[in-house]
Amino acid sequence: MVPKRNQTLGEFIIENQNSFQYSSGELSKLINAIRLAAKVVNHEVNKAGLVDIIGLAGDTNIQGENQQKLDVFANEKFIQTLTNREIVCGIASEEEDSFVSINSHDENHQNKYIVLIDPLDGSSNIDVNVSVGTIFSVYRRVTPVGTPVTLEDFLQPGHKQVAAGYVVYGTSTMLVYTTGDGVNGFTLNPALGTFYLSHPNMQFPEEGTIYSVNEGNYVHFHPGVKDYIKYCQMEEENRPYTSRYIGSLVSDFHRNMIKGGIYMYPKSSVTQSGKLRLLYECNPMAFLAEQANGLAIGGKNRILDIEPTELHQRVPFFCGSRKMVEKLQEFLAKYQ
Ligand code: AHM
Ligand code: MG
Repeated sequence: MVPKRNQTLGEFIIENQNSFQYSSGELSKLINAIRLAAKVVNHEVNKAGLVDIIGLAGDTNIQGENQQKLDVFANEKFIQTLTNREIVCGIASEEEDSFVSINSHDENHQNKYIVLIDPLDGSSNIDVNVSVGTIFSVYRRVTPVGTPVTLEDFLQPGHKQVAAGYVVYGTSTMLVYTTGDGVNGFTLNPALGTFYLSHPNMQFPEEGTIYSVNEGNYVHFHPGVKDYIKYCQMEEENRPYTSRYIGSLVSDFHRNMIKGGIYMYPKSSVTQSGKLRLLYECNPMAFLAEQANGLAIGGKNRILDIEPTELHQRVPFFCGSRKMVEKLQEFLAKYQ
């Protein structure tokens, strides 16, 4: 199906529903629910500067990080929207200790999808008016419908994803997603509350000139990553590259996909596994990257091939324009 610019997201979902094999409309309902929750969260994010919602809620999440009020709000909204509509049989969130089962034990509930979500990524940026995002990832459950969902349903390698996407709450709000047939981006018209197809068939340029990494941690990086960063800074051909790091994965990824670039969150001598979560952040972004002609690796391996062992697992993450990731791989290989 050729995407038509200016089509609404609602129209796009309906038109594309028939292109899925064995489509029952369940996935369409799911994307619709995410669209709705995204609008609610967007409304709240946009007025964050106006009302007393900014600040710490006082809780810490399972990773021991401070949760901010908008994280809590976004987490509740996405879980509520998917739960109330009984569209999925299970949800796991970066903000929750464990996964939630949604009537999955009930044999009348035939829902087969589970969702993993990072409700508000880049949360350290909320109270300084810098863009944040929501990341989601969808799988078919592996245990039989009508039985309770188990951890096994959530610990699937990324290449099993059925859909993935993100919402970026930036200068405009966009919902970008894939169901395995390319990546399309929809921009919210806030006056109408409608998402319009603004970026059909998004693709990473083969080669880019932007590198995004928290260089403050340079001293702790693997020598291969250090060498690659030096390579980016060398005066040769189209280098030195431009350094751009927002500290919101969604925003850094979004910019790099449009302009061409590489995002890196390596492991370091301090964080042995890196910082980003495989299931909530790396897998969905890797699926999007590959669908958009980019690459995503954790070192030697493709992110989408990693067999997860725990819900909140962290992995090193390198993602972006194909040729840039391949060049990084050459540097990493020198030390293996
Ligand atoms: P979060 O889920 O707690 O917001 O952390 C994830 C974020 C990413 O969006 C971002 O790229 C990275 O953490 C920034 O980390 P750092 O401040 O260490 O550079
Ligand atoms: Mg996050």
